[in-house]
Amino acid sequence: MTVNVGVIGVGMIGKDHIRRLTTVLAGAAVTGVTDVNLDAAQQVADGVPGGANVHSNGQELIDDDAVDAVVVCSWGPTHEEYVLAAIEAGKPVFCEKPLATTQQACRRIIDAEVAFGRRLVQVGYMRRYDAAYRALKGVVDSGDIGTPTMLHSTHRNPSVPGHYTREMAITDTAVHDIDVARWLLADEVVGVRVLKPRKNSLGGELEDPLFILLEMAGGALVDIETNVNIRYGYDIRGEVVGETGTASLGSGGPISVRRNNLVSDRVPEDWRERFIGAYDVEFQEWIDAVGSGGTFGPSSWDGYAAAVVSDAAVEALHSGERVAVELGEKPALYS
Ligand code: NAI
Ligand code: ISE
Repeated sequence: MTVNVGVIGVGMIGKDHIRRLTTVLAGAAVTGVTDVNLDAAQQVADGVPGGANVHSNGQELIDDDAVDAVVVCSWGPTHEEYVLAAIEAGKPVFCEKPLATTQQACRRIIDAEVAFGRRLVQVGYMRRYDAAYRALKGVVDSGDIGTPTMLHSTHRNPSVPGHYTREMAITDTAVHDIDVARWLLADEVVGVRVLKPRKNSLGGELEDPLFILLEMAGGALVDIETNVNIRYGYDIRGEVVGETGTASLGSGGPISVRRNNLVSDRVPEDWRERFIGAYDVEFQEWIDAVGSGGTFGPSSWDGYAAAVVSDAAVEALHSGERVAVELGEKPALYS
């Protein structure tokens, strides 16, 4: 069965997902696209093999019978509206992170999905599909390094766009590390602090880098370094420290070059390069789940939890104090 997908938002990642859905993966076709920039939508539609309908807005795309499932790649503040509309239409929806920009909006999505009675939403936390992260999770779950006591998580970007605010280091960037911490340690966050090292002068007014400390319910601590003007490349690191051993993501790219008494590994340019395989696996598994009625990946609950922790971290950034995190009761749909 071919799953007909409609894509809302054809910016940087929307285009990349359309490329993988139409030229890399099996079982999917892109039948509809839309964007507030309709010229951009038309241009992208013209490049889709077999062509795609251009819709004047997201609601029209969701309502189209030629769209079986929806991918939301528009700006964060628009996600809630489209995810709720997809649930209302009973269509599976893959929403790029964040699920929504406030925890209240995420709750409204959870309420709508619970009322629908079945999971329809998957959130774009692609690290869970990365081969290295999956191997790390395998070691943690095997018990080979004992009970985890700490996770060190490093998230470095060479630079960020001009509209990037100091809060976005948490809500846009560290949100991936927050999701990884909950997933790797199979635990929830109960408290957060944010420390501010000396500023990187290349970040202008930005509070950059940041050191974010998460307290997990089981007692493990997670430190997250965000460092988004580091110039040398996109560098993602992770190390789990257990009671009897440690496990880390491998460093570097697929090859290592030795010459002139030096060893060099490639540092990726950006997330598209570093996580290209993860996005492919993420979307193939999503298409397979939509086609076969199988189980979806990161849920509305995961999107909500990331939003609650992010909100607490932003409060901690502003206040300099520890902020407690309270998620409330998890609906049975997400157990
Ligand atoms: P972008 O700015 O390149 O593209 C966003 C597109 O959405 C633009 O073409 C814009 O015109 C369109 N748009 C805005 N409001 C709209 C609306 N109401 N209806 C339809 N289209 C609308 O942004 P980018 O980098 O592609 O990011 C999009 C989303 O993907 C964000 O939520 C971002 O956080 C997420 N993202 C996720 C990544 C990941 O690693 N999982 C990596 C990069 C982005
Ligand atoms: C971007 O929006 C992403 O989601 C990337 O994965 C992340 O590394 C980057 O810092 C964000 O700005």
